Amino acid sequence: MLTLYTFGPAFGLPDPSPFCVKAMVLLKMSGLDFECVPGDLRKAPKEKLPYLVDDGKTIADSTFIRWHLEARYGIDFDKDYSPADRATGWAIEKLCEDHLYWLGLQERWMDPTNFDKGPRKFFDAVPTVLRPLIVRKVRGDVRRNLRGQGTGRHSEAERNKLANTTIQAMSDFLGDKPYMLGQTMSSTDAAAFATVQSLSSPFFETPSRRIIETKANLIAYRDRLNTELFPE
Ligand SMILES: N[C@@H](CCC(=O)N[C@@H](CS)C(=O)NCC(=O)O)C(=O)O
Repeated sequence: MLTLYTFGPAFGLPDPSPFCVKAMVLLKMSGLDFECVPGDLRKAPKEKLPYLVDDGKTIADSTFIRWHLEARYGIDFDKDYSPADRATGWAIEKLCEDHLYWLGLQERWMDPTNFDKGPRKFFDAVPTVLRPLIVRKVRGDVRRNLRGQGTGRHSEAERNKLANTTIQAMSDFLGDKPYMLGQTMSSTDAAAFATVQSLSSPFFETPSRRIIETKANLIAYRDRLNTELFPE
């Protein structure tokens, strides 16, 4: 049995973190037995979730989890695709994780209404007297990370332009294919599905959600993969 450490379902999503959902999808695609258990960031090897424990070995980071599954179990998530397809898939995955993810983080953590109904709930278990301090500290860390990465330095209009262009590109690339790279699911779908699902969550009122809602193919893709991967 493999154990994946995640945040746990929240906001109507299998997990609030697209990286945790990506790892869950890869594990489902692998056909291996696994369980998801709540992780503690302080115990996580990179102080981030997800991480996987497989027979006493700990693997942190969704991409390293993928490579571990491929190496240890002889899986090739992209077996139906050419090197050029794989290169494109990798670029899309990183577009999701190193670009769209940050726009989504900004929308959830910096918008006061979204923050109050969403991330603020992560701190409900903190003792009442300490809670305001901890919330301010962690939110301040996220703000600093957003500035460090660059997304936090853009105006809202600039961020929306980036979101529009990127989501349009993903919609154009998907076209009328059932999966990102073609007729079968690949590792790219684990990241792309997790990102589209996360950004379009009806739980939050965000520009990204509104943009995705104008792309019928992305919505159909999200709903189809959700039914295939999370029938529960
Ligand atoms: N590159 C990592 C990213 C994981 C990540 O950023 N996880 C976030 C949640 S979406 C996290 O654990 N953040 C906690 C923190 O930064 O304190 C992966 O692919 O797993």
